[in-house]
Amino acid sequence: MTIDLTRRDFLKMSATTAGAFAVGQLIPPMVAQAAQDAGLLSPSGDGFIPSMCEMCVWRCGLIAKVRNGRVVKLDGNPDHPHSRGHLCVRGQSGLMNTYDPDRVLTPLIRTGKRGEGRFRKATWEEALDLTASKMLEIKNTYGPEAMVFSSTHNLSQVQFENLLYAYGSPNYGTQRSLCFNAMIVSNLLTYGMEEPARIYDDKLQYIILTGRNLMEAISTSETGELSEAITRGVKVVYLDPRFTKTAAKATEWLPIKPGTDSAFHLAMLNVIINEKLYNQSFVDQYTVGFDELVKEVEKYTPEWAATITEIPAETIQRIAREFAAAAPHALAHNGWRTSNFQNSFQTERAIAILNALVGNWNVTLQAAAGEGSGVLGKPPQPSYPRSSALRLDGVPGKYPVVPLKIGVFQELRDNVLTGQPYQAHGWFIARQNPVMSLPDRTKTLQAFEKMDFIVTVDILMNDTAWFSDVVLPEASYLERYDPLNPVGSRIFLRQPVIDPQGEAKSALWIYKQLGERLGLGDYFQYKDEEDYIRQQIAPLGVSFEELKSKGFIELPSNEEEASYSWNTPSGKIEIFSDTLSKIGFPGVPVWQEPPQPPPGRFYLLTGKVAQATQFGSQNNQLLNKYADEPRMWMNIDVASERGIEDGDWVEVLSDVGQVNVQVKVTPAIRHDCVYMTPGYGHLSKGLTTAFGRGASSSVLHVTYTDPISGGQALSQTFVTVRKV
Ligand SMILES: Nc1nc2c(c(=O)[nH]1)N[C@H]1C(S)=C(S)[C@@H](COP(=O)(O)OP(=O)(O)OC[C@H]3O[C@@H](n4cnc5c(=O)[nH]c(N)nc54)[C@H](O)[C@@H]3O)O[C@H]1N2
Ligand SMILES: Nc1nc2c(c(=O)[nH]1)N[C@H]1C(S)=C(S)[C@@H](COP(=O)(O)OP(=O)(O)OC[C@H]3O[C@@H](n4cnc5c(=O)[nH]c(N)nc54)[C@H](O)[C@@H]3O)O[C@H]1N2
Ligand code: SF4
Ligand SMILES: [Mo]
Repeated sequence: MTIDLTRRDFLKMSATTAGAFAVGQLIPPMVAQAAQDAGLLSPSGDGFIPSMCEMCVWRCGLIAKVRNGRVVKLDGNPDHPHSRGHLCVRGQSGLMNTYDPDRVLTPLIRTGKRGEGRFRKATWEEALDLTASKMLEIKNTYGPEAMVFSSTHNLSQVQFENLLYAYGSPNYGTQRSLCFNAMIVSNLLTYGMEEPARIYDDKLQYIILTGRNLMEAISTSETGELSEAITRGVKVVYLDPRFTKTAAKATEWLPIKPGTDSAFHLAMLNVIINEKLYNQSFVDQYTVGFDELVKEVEKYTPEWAATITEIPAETIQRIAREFAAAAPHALAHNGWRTSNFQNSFQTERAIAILNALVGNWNVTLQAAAGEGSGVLGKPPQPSYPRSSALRLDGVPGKYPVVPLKIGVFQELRDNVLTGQPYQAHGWFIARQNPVMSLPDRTKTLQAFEKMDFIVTVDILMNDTAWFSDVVLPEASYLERYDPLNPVGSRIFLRQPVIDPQGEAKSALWIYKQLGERLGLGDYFQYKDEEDYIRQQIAPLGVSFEELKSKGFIELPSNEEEASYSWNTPSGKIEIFSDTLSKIGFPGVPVWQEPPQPPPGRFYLLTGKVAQATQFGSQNNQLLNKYADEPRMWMNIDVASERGIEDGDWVEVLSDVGQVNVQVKVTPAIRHDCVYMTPGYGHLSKGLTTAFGRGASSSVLHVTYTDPISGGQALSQTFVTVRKV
C-alpha cells in the first residue's frame, strides 16, 4: 500500500487504472456477471456498476467506474435524488476508506489491559463464540437488561435492532440525542411528524437558517438546492456565532449570541402578531392555541430580544417583516444538529410555529413523502420477548415526550457509570464511536471500566474498538450488501463492487452468526445477504438481476394529495401543546435563560467541516490531505489582547477536562466563543493517519441534557484558554 499519496500520485494512479490500489481486489463474480449480462461491463472488465455511498448517513447513489475489473473512481448517480449526479468530497474519497492500510481485516481479541491496544488475531469462530458466550453469561447472571446496545444510523441497523430486541434488552443508545432530538421532538409535538420536507422551488424568496451550516455540514441534495436558490437571488439570513462557509454565501450573517436563538424567534413571532402579518385564515383553519401564544409573546419585543441576542431590534423587526412579506414563499429552517443548549427545544418550537403563522405549509414545508419501506418483504420471525426492566436512559419516566427509539444516550452512559437503577455489564457497539462522540470522554471511559465485556463492530480500530474486548471487522460499504434503502418512490441497492478484503464480513452476516449462537436463530431466517434482499423484493415482482444492474427499483408513483392534516392529538398544528402542558412543561414556546460564561471564559462551539464525517473519516488519507489543520478558532482581537498568535499552543480547560491545542486566529468568530472541529484528538493508535492530530472537544464537553427533548447541550460548555 502507498501510505502517503500526493494529489498527483492519485490522479496518475486513477489514470493508469489497473492496480491503482494494487491489492488485487476485483469485483465479486456474481456482481460482475450481472453487470456484464446487463451490458454495463465489457468482457474485459470496463464499465460502470451502481451502488450507494456510506461516507456519511446521507447515502447518495454512486456509480463505480470500473477498468480491467477494478473500481478506479466513484461518481454520483444521476438517478439518485440525493446525489443527483454528484458526490461530495468525502464520497469522492471513498475508495481510500476501503483501502485504508489501517483497516481491521480479521477479528481481534484483546490481550493487554483495556486501552493498551494489545490484541491478537482470531478466527471468526473463536471471536463469535466468545462474544456469544459472554452475552449469554451476562443475560443468565443479570438479565438481558444488563447488556447495552448502541449504534448510529446505518442500513443494517434493522438487523442490529432485531438482535437487541430478540436478546431482550431495553437499553439502546443511538446518536440521536447528541444530534437532532430538539428538532425531532419539537416537530413531533407541533406537526406530528419528525421532519417535514422542505421545498426549494422557483417561487421561494426567503430563507432563515438558524445554525444550519448547509455549505459545510452537507446533505448533497439540500446543499445543492440552497446553492441554486442563492444563485436565483433568494434572500438567506444565517444565524451563527461563527462566520462559516454558509455565512459567506448568505445575504446576511447575524452573529447571534449562543443559546439565544429562541429569543430571536420569539421576537419574530411578537412582531408578526403585533403587526398582524400572520395568515389569519391558515391559523384559524389549521392550528390550535394561537391565543395562548399571543399572550406569551407579548413580552418578547424586538427591544427585549436585542439585549439578549445582541442583534439590533431594528434588524429583528425588519427580518420579521421581510419574512412575512415573502410568505408563504418563506422558509424558517429548523436545522439538523440542534443539540446546542438546554433551551434548544424552545428554539425549535418557535421556528415550527413561525412557519405555521405565515401559512407556508405545502408551499415551503410539506409532509415528507412516505418512504417505500412498507412495500418491502422481510424474513419471517417470532415475536420479541418483552422486557419489564426500566430503561437506563430514563425514557419514558424522566423524559416522557422522548420517543423510545430516540432515547437519551448520554443519560444511558451516565447510568451505566452510576449503576443506577441497576448495573449494566456488557456493551455491544456497531458503527459508532461513543468514546469520541459522547460528551465528557473521561466519564465514557469510566463507564467502559464498569463493563465485563465490550464488543465493537467497525471497519477500523476506532477509539471505541481500542477499548473493547472483541473487535469484529465489517466489510466496507464498497465490499458488501446491505438491506435495501427506500428514498421517496425509489428503493436503492448497495452491492459490493469490491470483493471483501481479508476476513471482513457484512453486518448482516455478523448479526445472523451471533443470533444463532445466542439461540435466536429463528429471528435470522435468511441464508445470506442475497437471500435477505431476495426476501425484501419478493412482493415487488422485480428480479434481483434487474435490481443489480439498475441499482434501484421505481415504485408506482404515489402522488399524494397535499395534506392539511397532522398526526397530533388535535389533528392540527399545535401552537399550544396540551401534551406538554399536562406533564408540566410550557404549552407554548417560552424564553428560558441559558447559562452564560463567567468573565474570562468562552462558549466552546463545535461543528462539522466539509472534508470530514464526524469521528470516523479522519484516517482517510485523501481527506486528511485536504482537511484544514484542526486548530481551535479564537477571535483575532481576543487573541491579540492575550498575546496569542496564530499557531500558538494553548491549554483549554472546562469543568470536566483539559486539552492542549494550536490556535487559529480569525475574525470569523464572536469574541465570547472558541470553536473546535469534531473528530480529532483520537485515542486509538490504530488510526495511524489521524492519531496525534488536533484535540477532542468531547474531552471538554460537560453533560447537560435538555429536560424536554433529551438533547445534549453541546454549546453550553464554558472554557478558559491559557497560552502554553
Ligand atoms: N461534511 C459533513 N457533512 C455532514 C456531517 C459531517 O460530519 N460532515 N454530519 C452530518 C450530521 S450527522 C449532522 S447532525 C449535520 C449537522 O448539520 P448542522 O447542524 O448544520 O451542522 P453543525 O456543524 O453540527 O452545527 C452548525 C452550526 O451551529 C453553530 N452553533 C453552535 N451553537 C449555536 C447557537 O447557540 N446558535 C446558533 N445559531 N448556532 C450555533 C456552530 O457554530 C455550527 O457552525 O451535518 C451532516 N452533514
Ligand atoms: N464534540 C462533538 N460531539 C458530537 C458532535 C460534534 O459536532 N462535536 N456531533 C454529534 C452528532 S451530530 C452526531 S450524529 C454524533 C455522531 O457520533 P457517532 O455516531 O458516534 O460517530 P461517527 O463518527 O459517525 O461513528 C461512526 C463509526 O463508524 C465507523 N464506520 C464507518 N463506516 C463503517 C462501516 O461501513 N461499518 C461499520 N461497522 N463501521 C463503520 C467509523 O469508523 C466510526 O468509528 O456525534 C455527536 N457528538
Ligand atoms: S453527502 Fe457525501 S459522504 Fe454523504 S453519502 Fe453523499 S457523497 Fe457520500
Ligand atoms: Mo448528527
